[in-house]
Amino acid sequence: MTVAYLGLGANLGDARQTLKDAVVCLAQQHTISVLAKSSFYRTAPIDAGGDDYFNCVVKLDTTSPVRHLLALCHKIEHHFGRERPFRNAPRTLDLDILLYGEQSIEEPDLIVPHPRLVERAFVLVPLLEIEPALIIPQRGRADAFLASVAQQRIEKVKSPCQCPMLSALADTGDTAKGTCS
Ligand code: PH2
Ligand code: MG
Ligand code: MG
Repeated sequence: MTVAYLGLGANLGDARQTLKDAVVCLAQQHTISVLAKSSFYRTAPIDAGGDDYFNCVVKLDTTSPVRHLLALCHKIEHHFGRERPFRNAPRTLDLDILLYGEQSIEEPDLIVPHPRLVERAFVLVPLLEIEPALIIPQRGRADAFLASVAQQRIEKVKSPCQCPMLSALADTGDTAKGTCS
């Protein structure tokens, strides 16, 4: 089993609902246990156009080798209608492998740790929410990079109801669009 962190982002369609459904979809995979999920954040597009994004980060335990995990991320993106008309185009769902255990990978289509992880508040802030003492391989303490992203607009999305019972129901996946296998 390997602990991995994925960044989720969306700014096309019902982006917030898509993020919720995508987390359920990840949890339904037999190769994945979702260990933690950050809050959702509304964020300004960085190096990209279009509407504000919704972003979050999930922590996984997975039996999938990193290449399988990447293929699964692409499959789930496709399931949620991802199209790639041009670089950083608005998207229904983006799933990025941020960290995969302690591994450092540098291949043309896969770089881990994610090369822009520490430059982006929309990744760093939710990541630190679920892992405040995180050490990034070859980079050191993740929180040391917070000051350098302080200018990027990011706002935690309040959950619609603070009532624990209703929030728990909302998290069961009842709202997910169909199953995701
Ligand atoms: N993803 C990008 C480019 N810019 N900006 C925000 N706020 N959120 C994203 O997820 C995002 C982005 C490329 O993947
Ligand atoms: Mg991305
Ligand atoms: Mg991506």
